[in-house]
Amino acid sequence: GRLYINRVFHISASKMFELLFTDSEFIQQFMDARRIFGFVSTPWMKEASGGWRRKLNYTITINNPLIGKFTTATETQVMHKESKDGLFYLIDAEVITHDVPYHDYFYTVNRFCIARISKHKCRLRISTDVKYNKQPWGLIKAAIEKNSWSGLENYFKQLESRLLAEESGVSQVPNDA
Ligand code: YK8
Repeated sequence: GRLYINRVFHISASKMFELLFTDSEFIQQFMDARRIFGFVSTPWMKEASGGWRRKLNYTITINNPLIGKFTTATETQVMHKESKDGLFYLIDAEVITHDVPYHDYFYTVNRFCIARISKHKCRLRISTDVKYNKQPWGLIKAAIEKNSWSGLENYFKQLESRLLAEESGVSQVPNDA
């Protein structure tokens, strides 16, 4: 796996959760900037195990002549039962892209950890794994990993820069960081 964000923000843990995991203005603007559209999500639903789960559907603009213009995606977010409102949130987000080459071979799991540091500070940690349903041929595996890591790196870099703008109270941020 890889670690993409690991830093302290001047944002409370509950506010960070609200920004990233509810239908917030912040996430809507971020999705707009990434040209991710047709966003539909279920509410967070409590599970028998004590955790929470929600499902998202959206379309991602790729615009790569070798891969395609768009892909639909399904994201399942699971908030583990160890999460404590305002203190600690542990969320695994499994993302399946349905319309890219070799889509039946792989998916991505993003792990978000939000931990309270003080009343107005939290640590956000985001790490990612590419997982396989079946083993692809070596060259295909290399192509999947190269494209996934670079796509995720770009995505989380922009997310980090928008969170930094949010923490400093800047409301207008450039579309590309
Ligand atoms: C979520 C992982 C892989 C996929 C893509 C696949 C190319 C396959 C190439 C062939 C296009 C928002 C990514 C980056 C699309 C974007 C996905 C995002 C960033 C040759 C094998 C979408 C987080 C997320 C998870 C996985 C990312 C895809 O919130 O390269």
